[in-house]
Order: sequence, then C-alpha cells, then structure tokens
Amino acid sequence: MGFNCGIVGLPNVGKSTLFNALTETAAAQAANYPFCTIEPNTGRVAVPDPRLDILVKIGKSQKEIPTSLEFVDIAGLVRGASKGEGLGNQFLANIRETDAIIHVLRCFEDDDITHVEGGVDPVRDADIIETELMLSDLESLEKRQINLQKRARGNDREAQAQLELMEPLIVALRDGKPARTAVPKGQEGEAARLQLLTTKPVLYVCNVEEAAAATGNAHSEAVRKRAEEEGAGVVIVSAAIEAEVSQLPQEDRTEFLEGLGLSDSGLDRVIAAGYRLLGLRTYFTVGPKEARAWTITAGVKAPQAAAVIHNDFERGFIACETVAFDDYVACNGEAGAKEAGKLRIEGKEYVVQDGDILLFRFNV
Ligand SMILES: Nc1nc2c(ncn2[C@@H]2O[C@H](COP(=O)(O)OP(=O)(O)OP(=O)(O)O)[C@@H](O)[C@H]2O)c(=O)[nH]1
Ligand SMILES: [Mg+2]
Repeated sequence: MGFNCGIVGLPNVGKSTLFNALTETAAAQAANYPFCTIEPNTGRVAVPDPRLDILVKIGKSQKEIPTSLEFVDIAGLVRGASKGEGLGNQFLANIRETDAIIHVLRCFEDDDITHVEGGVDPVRDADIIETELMLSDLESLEKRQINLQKRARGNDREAQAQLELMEPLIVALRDGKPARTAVPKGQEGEAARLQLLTTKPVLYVCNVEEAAAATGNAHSEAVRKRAEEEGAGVVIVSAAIEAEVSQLPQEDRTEFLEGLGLSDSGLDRVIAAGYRLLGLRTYFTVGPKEARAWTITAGVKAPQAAAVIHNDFERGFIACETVAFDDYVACNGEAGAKEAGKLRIEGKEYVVQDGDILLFRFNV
C-alpha cells in the first residue's frame, strides 16, 4: 500500500523545482522554459516524524525507517489543454490513479521567468487548471457512459449502478462544477473508484518569492481565501529556497532556514499537509534492528494495519501488543510500559490509533 499525490499546475510555475527538492534528485529537469517536463517523474519521499527519532533512541534500534509518500510530477497544463492546446492533457492519465492533487500556483513575481498567461494571478490560474481537470473528467465519464448504456440496456445491474452514480457527476461537470460537489453521501468510495481528478482532495502550494517565504504575500493570501471556501489545504513555500535547502547536508539545514527567518522546511510542511489531506495515520514498530513508521488510513483495524507489513500478518492475525506513544515514552520503552500496565493486548476489532507502537502476534 503506497499513497501518492499528483502535482498539477500551469507550465513554469515551479512544479519540477518543488518535486526535485522533494525527492532531492535532479530527475525532473527544472528549466526556464514552459513545458520542460514531458515524461512524468515519480519519486518517493520520507515522511519526517519527530516521534520516530525518539523511538529509535528508546528502543536502541540500529536503523530508523520512516514511512513514505509518493509524488508524481507531470507536464504543465494550459488553457485549452483538453482541446489539444500546449502539450494537450494526455499527461493527466498519469495522475488519475493518485490519491490527492497538489496544485502548484505561481505567487512569485520574476520578469525573467515566463508566465504563460502574461502575469501573476494565482486565483485565475487555479480556475484555468480546475477547468481543464473538469473537462478531462467529463470527457472520461462521457466515454464510459456510452459503453455502460449499452450494457445497461442488456439488464447489466452493475452497469446500471455505475450509470446512476455517474449521472449527477456529469451534470455537475457540464455545469462547470467539480465532480466532488455532486458525490452522493455515503458513496465516496464508489466515486473514488471512478478515478476522477476533481473528486480527489486538493492541496494548493503557493510558490512565493524568497522574501515572502515566512509570511506569504498578497497572491498567496488570495489563494488561502479560495482554499478556505473550498475546504482545500494550502501551504506557502518558496520552491527556490527549498531547492537550495535540499542540496545542503542535513546538519546545515536548520541554520540556513533560521537565517531566512523560517522555523521549518517548507517541504516538510508540504509532506505533512499531504499526509493530513489523505487522512493518513502512522503506527510504529520498534525492535533492536529497526524502529519503523507505517502508514494506514484513519479507522483501520489491527489486522488490516498488519497487512501493511505483510499479508501473512493479516491472514494469521491473533492479537497485537499495543502501547500508546506517550506511554511508551513515559515508561521508557516496552518493558517499562508492561510493568506499568500500559501494554494492552488488542484483538482484531481494535482500531489502530495514530502513534501506537504495535507488535503483532500471528500464526501462519
Ligand atoms: N524566481 C523564482 N524562480 C522560480 C521559483 N520556482 C521556480 N522558478 C523558476 O521557474 C522556472 C520553471 O520552473 P520549473 O520547476 O521547471 O516549472 P514547471 O512548473 O515544472 O514547468 P513545466 O514542467 O514546464 O510545466 C525555472 O527556471 C525555475 O528556476 C521561485 O520560487 N522563484
Ligand atoms: Mg516541470
């Protein structure tokens, strides 16, 4: 199980700069001409979690293994991409299967960097991109609708159910509204399986100039308002600074950031916000070999959480020894937690909580 975020935006807004900084590779070439990225780039990034740094010390583990999140960088979209403008919209196929959308918006002024729309206006840009995502969704649904209608006439129940689910979404999209606004209550899971772009949760990343990295600017403020209205997430970063930070050795980063008046890395904030947006939770396993973080979705029960490590763990699940993070730290580890009566044995109905330290008992 891996979770991933697709990065969208106009050309030249800093998607690849951000992606590179995130993945600390030069895999996605960032260059000052629109449409630099043609092939999609996929990168896995570690999810920073200060709790794991503590656990590795208490557990005296040899290795620390964070959990990860995947990012997919695609080519920029332009107004009319669905009709073939720019590089077209076929790249969107590469992010249909992602779990969330990271929408990078240019909020920095720089006359040397071409803006395809002629000037900086992130709210307008957000509308352009959203329109292209909606048109792509509409096209995809209309294509499927024809085939499903044929099957439905032959009394195919599944096709009929699919059509029923799709109809309100098509109406909304034709009306210029994202599909998420028309998903019937209780059918979020079925709707997600349609792999539409405009049902995915959105995180706006405002790429501001260096001087505004700590505070944001008027452009990012306008985006924040829009995000609030939509219930979307928003993070302010300077992709240029993040690109520099990613080149520095780990031990020099904090000082560099502090020198710029920043308390933490913007990338960490993007990753954390992406994690939250996806409703993800972390549990830990701690042993002499490794202290490790694992990702689950909120509400998952112990056997399904075990499956993240290995399918056998789920099949042969018997129970799990569980210590809450705060107890583990307060009791200085597993032995202490056991003595203090803070180690619980939980069964297959246990809903795993964020921060739990788990040890699975299984039999295969
Ligand atoms: N001044 C300034 N320039 C930036 C910033 N972020 C990116 N750039 C520059 O803008 C240009 C385009 O950046 P990319 O990251 O390649 O843009 P992109 O969104 O991936 O573009 P496409 O792949 O063409 O869609 C590069 O020359 C970057 O150096 C920033 O925060 N400030
Ligand atoms: Mg790019």
